[in-house]
This record gives sequence, structure tokens and C-alpha cells, in this order.
Amino acid sequence: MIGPVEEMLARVAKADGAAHLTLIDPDSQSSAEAGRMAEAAAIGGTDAIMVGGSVGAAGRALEDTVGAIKEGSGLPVVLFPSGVSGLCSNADAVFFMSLLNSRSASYLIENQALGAPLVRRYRIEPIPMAYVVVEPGGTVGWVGDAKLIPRDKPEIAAAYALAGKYFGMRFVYLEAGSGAREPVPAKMVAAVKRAIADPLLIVGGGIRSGEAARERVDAGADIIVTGTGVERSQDVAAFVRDITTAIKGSR
Ligand code: 1GP
Repeated sequence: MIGPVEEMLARVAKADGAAHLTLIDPDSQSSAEAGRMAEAAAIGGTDAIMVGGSVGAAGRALEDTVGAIKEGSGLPVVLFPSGVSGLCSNADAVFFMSLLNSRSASYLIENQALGAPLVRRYRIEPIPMAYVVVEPGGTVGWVGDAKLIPRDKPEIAAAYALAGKYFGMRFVYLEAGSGAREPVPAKMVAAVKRAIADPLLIVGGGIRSGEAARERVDAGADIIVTGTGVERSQDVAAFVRDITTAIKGSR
């Protein structure tokens, strides 16, 4: 069953050529600061806010951050949990994801099984997603025990993404790791989109300019995620505007 946040993302990706998500890690700033960042990102044209992080994105800090973001920006909040503790009841949706190239049952299915009843109790919208981590992988690659996809092996990324599609996942996320020096190669993005066709393709990790974002959208990305660039920016609205202007209306 497709919920309102997924429906909105699909509609924007189709109508505008691509959608943009801003990632905010509750561990990186106060909740009030996160609220101001989200407000500025909304002014810059982002479509929704993702909230999560590999370390420390849980409990009170998570809930307060989600609350402040919703109040500050009015945008939907999609949780991006690293485990069951990354869930909270005041978000709109959750990327209900499996790290398909993890070696650990924890990140493939165990956290998801423990989290599923909470998602139901909290009434947050689950968005089924295949999560695939590519070199260098960063913190999430290490924490998630990923067998990193080599950057020069687009066919391996495509095989994992296709497996996700055949499992019924409607989103595929190609992740280079937060703060990666280089984003996922455009060639790999193109190979994955060719393989999966319909599921929405999210690309993130190391995207810090409109040009880099545009290259990935031209290659087939439907949604671009930026986190570190937003966090480090002196002018969040202008940074996000640079990316959204570059990707929207580009296809
Ligand atoms: C991390 O893909 C996201 O999960 C965002 O990466 O922080 O490098 O923008 P950045």
C-alpha cells in the first residue's frame, strides 16, 4: 500500500525530473538548530527531510529533532534509521530498508523484524527500500558490516538493486557514505537505473554541488540526498537552492 509521503516523492520526481531530500543527523546539532536548518532547506526547495545517523540518533534527541524540523519547515519527515532505536512516533514515514550487501543478519532483517511492530504502533508510513552501500562506504559501511560494492563494478550494484526490486522494494538507495570524497559514479547510477527501471533511485553520499547532483540525475537518479553539504553550509537555503535548481526540470 502506497502512503502519502511515497506518493508525494514519486509525483515530484516525475513532475520535476528529480526530488531532493535533506539529511539531518540528530547527533550533529541541537534540535532547535535542526529546526532552523530544515526551515532554510525548505526555502531552498527541498522536498522532505530525512532524519537519521549511524551513531547516537535515538531517544529524546531524535524525537525533539523530528518535532523541531516539522515545526520549523512544515515538511514531511522520513526516518532513516540505522537500527530499531532510530524509530520514533512523531515522524511521518520511515525508509523501511534492508542493507542488501551487509554480511550481518542484523542489518539485513533482525532490526527490521524488531522495528516492524513499532512502525505499526506508531502509525508511521513504511517505504520499502533496498539500501546498497558502495565504496568508500564511510561510517555506515563499517557499522552496517557492508561488503562494499567496488566503484568500478556497476554490474554488481545493478544485480543487488534488481534483487531489491524482485523483493518488491519500491525504492533503491545507492550510498557512497556520508562525507564521501567522491559520490557514487554516474556510470553506476546509469547501470542501476537501466536494470531496475520503475523503482525510484535515490543517490547520496559525497554530493556537494549542483553539478555533481545534476550528473547523477542525468544518469538516472530520481532523488538526490545531501547531508554533510547542508551541515557545513553557512547559507543552507542557498546551498540547497543550488542543488534543487540544478536537478529540477533537468529531464
Ligand atoms: C548519507 O547519503 C547520505 O547517508 C548523505 O551523504 O552527508 O555526504 O551528503 P552526505
